[in-house]
Amino acid sequence: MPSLKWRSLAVVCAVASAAASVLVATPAQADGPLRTHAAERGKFIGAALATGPLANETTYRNIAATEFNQVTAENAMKWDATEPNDNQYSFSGADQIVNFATQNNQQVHGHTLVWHSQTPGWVQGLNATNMRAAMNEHIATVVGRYANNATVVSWDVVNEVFNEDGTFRQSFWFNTLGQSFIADAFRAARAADPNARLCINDYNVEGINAKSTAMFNLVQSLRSQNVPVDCVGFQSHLAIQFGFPNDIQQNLQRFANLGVQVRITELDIRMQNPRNAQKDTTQAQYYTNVINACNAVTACAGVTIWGFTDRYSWIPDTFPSECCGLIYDNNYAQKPAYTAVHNALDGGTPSDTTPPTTPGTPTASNVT
Ligand code: 9MR
Repeated sequence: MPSLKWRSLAVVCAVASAAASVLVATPAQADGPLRTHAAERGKFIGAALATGPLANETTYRNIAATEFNQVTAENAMKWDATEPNDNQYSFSGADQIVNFATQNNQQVHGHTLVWHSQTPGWVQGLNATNMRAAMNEHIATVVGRYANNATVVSWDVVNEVFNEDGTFRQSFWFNTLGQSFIADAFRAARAADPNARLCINDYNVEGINAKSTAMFNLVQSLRSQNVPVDCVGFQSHLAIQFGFPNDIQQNLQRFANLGVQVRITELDIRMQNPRNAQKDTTQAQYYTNVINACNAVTACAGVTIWGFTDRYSWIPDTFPSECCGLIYDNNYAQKPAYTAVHNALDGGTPSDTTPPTTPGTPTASNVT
């Protein structure tokens, strides 16, 4: 029996798709927003949102509201934003995102509870007993705040616990608490919200490789111990110069076969400067491929893009010679990638898996 939250979402989707099917023959529908087409498939199409432009830019707000039926806080729900000092919580940014989503009939994916990055120094310096207590208390408070809020339906409970070779990252969490922090975090999240979908999330796990296989083995092991992991997030920070992970659908399906939901959580597809039409075409094809893979896997709940406009993106900050990973340009014009996402959601069938045209090796982006 689906939980209350999942039931209420299903109702939203059913209403949206009923409304959509009434309009299906009209030209307006063919050009409808991304969210309409995603909802028709029972999937979400989402974007990570930043609080600054959400507060200050009408165009940003309008596109975010119109095109997407799911949002993730790009930074506002992270530990440094929500609990900068021990037991001093600040939810202004998180609430801003959640309220916006509620107003626009969008679901929120909470990001992220336990991560080695953007976690204040006071946490990192704790001894094992106190660190475990701080982690449990943080999860209880942050998840608990939204437990009865139907907008917030899922969480990234732990984020980026693996190295590229599939060994555990030597984070302060791992070094202080050992591997058990992962199971403990999931149990704390389940206790705080029995109805939320609980995810483990990572990058460079889109194809079948050492890292994704380590993730697969961990999820299988945790579930065999009744640890409440019910979703795996594939960040999908791709780059056209590294090639497309052609086995993404196969990889999503092997996780789905474990009984978990899968989702694309942070999609962007960057390129080396300068942007040009040929690179845009390749990027658009990669977007098509990702959407098609999710369409083809029943357990894939949807795709979240990590932003939507190149005006606001982490990419140039982290990779100064790269850019332009998103589906709108700096001036909010739709790029070929927008059309690709639109057409992959709108056209074809759920089993339509157009192979990529760009040759390449599995992605090897050095995302930090
Ligand atoms: O997009 C986020 C950027 O604004 C922050 O400065 C950065 C800090 O680490 O985090 C970015 O988002 C990351 C996400 O939370 C986890 N996966 C990788 C994302 C890109 O770095």
